[in-house]
Amino acid sequence: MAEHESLEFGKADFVLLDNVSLEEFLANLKLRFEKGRIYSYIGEVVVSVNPYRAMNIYGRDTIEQYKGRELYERPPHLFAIADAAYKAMKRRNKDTCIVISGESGAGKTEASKYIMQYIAAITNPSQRAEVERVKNMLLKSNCVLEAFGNAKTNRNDNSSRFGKYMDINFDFKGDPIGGHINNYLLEKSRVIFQQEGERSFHSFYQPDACRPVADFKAVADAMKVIGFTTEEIHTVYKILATILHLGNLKFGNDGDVTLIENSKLVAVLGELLSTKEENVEKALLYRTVATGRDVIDKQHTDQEASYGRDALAKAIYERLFCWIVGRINDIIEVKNYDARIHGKNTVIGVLDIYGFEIFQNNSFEQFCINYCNEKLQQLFIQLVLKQEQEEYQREGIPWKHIDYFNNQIIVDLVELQHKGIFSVLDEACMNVGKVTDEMFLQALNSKLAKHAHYTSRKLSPTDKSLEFDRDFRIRHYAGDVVYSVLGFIDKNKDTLFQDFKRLLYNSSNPVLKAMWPEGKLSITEVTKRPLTAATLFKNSMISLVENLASKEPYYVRCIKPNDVKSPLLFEYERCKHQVEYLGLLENVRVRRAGFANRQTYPRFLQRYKMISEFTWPNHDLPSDREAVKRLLQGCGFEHDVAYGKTKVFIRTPRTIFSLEEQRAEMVQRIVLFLQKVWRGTI
Ligand code: AD9
Ligand code: MG
Repeated sequence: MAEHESLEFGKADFVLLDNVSLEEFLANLKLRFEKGRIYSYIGEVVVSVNPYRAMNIYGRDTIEQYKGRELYERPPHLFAIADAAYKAMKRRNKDTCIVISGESGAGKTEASKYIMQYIAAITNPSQRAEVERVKNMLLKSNCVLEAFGNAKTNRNDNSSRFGKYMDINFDFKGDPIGGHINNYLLEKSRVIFQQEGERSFHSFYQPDACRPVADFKAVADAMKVIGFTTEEIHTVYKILATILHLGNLKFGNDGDVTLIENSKLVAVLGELLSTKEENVEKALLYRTVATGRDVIDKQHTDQEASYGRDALAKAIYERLFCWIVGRINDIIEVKNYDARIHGKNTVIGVLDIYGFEIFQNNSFEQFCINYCNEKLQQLFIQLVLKQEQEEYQREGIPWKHIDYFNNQIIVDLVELQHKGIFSVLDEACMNVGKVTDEMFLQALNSKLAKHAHYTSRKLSPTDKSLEFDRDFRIRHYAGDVVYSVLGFIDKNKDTLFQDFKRLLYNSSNPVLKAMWPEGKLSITEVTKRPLTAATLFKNSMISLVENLASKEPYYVRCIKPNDVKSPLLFEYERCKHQVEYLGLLENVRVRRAGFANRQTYPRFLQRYKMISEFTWPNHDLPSDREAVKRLLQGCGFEHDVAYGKTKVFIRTPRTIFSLEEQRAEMVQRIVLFLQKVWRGTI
């Protein structure tokens, strides 16, 4: 018996559960986890439970087992979904994407890396040098981006602090010829502040003090391989050092004069930034303002100077990160591809973002991260249900609607024009007068007082979870999160004094200078008010979702089994909560009410015609549809199928397994027969 049918390991596909209840779902998930079966299916969706231990299931031999196979032929695995996405791309010329979701620490980033490794391993059989180069770049880029964009948090030692969407481009042969990375809002505040128990980005730590992922030597080597020049890598070191030194810079005052207390550092900064010491000092202590036609230098208070210093540290790091992504993109982008000669260039996109998170203190960054997860949940709901519904309609098959929680209401709460939280925040930031975080909170309270998913201390004074006046709470699809409003206005405005931009633009280090093109503007040149952080993020999320929706999606839903990174613990309540909010049960119901498998009539015949005398080697029935009907009747599967206009729909995977087994048996018999003919024994 094939493993995916053996009861010892539970049901490989949740669609096969006897009863679709939360209890049965969890019992099956737990059993599989305990037996080391970390992957399962809901139809074509992979459910993955983080094993928190090294698994021997990603090697070359496993890759070979999945290569070119159909999903249901082998036990559930990420490789199967990667192969399905790859096949759809190659055989049907479709752009596909793999969307990996789940909360912080659930295993998304690891999954995305295994998927990329799989794709790299199964492509380029002819070992073309250019393709090998591209594959190597794509894989190496992960290591670099993780060093700069990941950090230890209280949820995950290697937590992604940015969102990443990577397109891999393929030529007509199905070999990777390039790629492109989109990165989303880096949590740059981590550079200057970390919650207790957390750390800054891996890149700031020396190899001996940290996990291997952040071994900077390895990172520098990877950068070299990707094609960063020595000068560029040195500049990266210098920028990291600059940020560390900025962190030690203190301001004080002497009467009316603001001073830098440890002024020796200024010389060091000047050297690192390849600019004059006095220019650094001036940018740290003064702001140039234009009043009418006059330009004056206005001295910062020590508070303003500290604010400026922190903003500078954050901005330099963010710029560095975006510059690294940009350089990688320059190197891996598809070059010299002419679709007229080579055919359509198709794409597989892999999305790995920061997962839903709840910390002791949640601020603007968590708000954005959790909004991003709401958007992806919404996409899942729409695509998984929409696609099913549309297909049944198109094929003329009756379909019963399944109820589910639609989180659109929370997405709207955040992003709706004029009414949503981002709009209220932007409005507060546009205000010319001084607007405080508390005033923003008041505006939220008055606009959203009746919203079922919003409340605050003011609106619910007796609620114990809202400890402080500055707190508000969102009922997210994945749970309640209390946010502190402190810092929202500032982080949204994201101001960096123009003086710093000019300082860096005027650096004699060309790499650094190139990162700050807008420093070119002189003070009197009118600059447009930049878009706020929230608006930029919202726009990038909307276009991300549009992009994903335009492709054929494949899903990986990751579950975190416990909060202590244990390979042994399946914390029932934690898992139950995730199964609930991910909508997995509804997913099973939709899948069961529907059909696990569907294939066009010709394709079905191509694969299974040898198992029926009516269709082997050819049929004489009036249509392929009739032939498939006859074949399935003959096998006794009539009750488990429906006949659409162009496709046959098979309700349970068991039928498919059985067809596969019969096929394998027939193939075997045919081979034996042919061997006998060949040897002349017949
Ligand atoms: V976050 O939203 O970026 O904070 P992720 O990306 O979902 O989160 P990640 O992939 O980083 O989680 O996994 C967290 C840790 O779990 C890893 O560092 C591994 O130690 C562990 N893990 C996850 N998946 C696997 C796996 N397939 N095999 C072994 C794993 N360990
Ligand atoms: Mg991650």
